[in-house]
Amino acid sequence: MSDCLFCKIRDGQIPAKVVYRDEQCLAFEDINPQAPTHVLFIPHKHIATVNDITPEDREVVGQLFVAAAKLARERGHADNGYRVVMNTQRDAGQTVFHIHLHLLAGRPLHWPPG
Ligand code: IU
Repeated sequence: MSDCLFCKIRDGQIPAKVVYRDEQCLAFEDINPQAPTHVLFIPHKHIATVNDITPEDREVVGQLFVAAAKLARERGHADNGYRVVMNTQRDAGQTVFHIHLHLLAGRPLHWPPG
């Protein structure tokens, strides 16, 4: 998608602090971190929302979780814990319409979220 911010980050047209990349996804530091670790995992494939995930996307969506768990382990968050979340549409506060898995860690996280 030519007007998608995260597609532009994927393509290197907009700078981001990329911390992970593989054949299916990449991850970068959130520009407005809400926890000591706040990283966004996105598929290379443009998928606008969770509503748009198809059965063919199973592997790539699964890879977002594999990559997030790997980074969480590497940053020492596996034992204390962390949150992975994908906001979907207005009521959840989705602002960028290219799916992204938030990895939040490094402080106690409240539940339910606001
Ligand atoms: P949301 O789930 O769509 O609300 O999350 C979008 C996130 O993208 C949010 O945490 C922003 O801080 C973050 N972000 C970013 O990292 N870089 C940007 O250029 C923009 C938003 I715009």
